[in-house]
Amino acid sequence: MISLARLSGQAPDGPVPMKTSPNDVGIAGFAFGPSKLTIAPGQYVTWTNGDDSPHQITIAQSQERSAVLLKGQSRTQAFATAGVYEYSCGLQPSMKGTVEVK
Ligand SMILES: [Cu+2]
Repeated sequence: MISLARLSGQAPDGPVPMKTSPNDVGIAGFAFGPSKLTIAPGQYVTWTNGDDSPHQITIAQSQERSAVLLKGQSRTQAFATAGVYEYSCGLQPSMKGTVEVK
């Protein structure tokens, strides 16, 4: 369970705009889109939650977790080092994605 008291900000009512750069990952329908992204070292990935349900980005290797993202909220993270980074949602671990840095 997540404590709602830890959530910050307000979720908008309407649809959330997504995918404005090649390194954007939308979260919609309990899925990451695209689920696999390839970027160059030093580039950023931005995840934006378009679901009414909160989600959280958890990088598998480092166990680094984003804040819990409400609808409309984003997380941006840089990937400095080449590699394959698996991630999942900290709230729904069946939601998975991959960032390949090369
Ligand atoms: Cu989730």
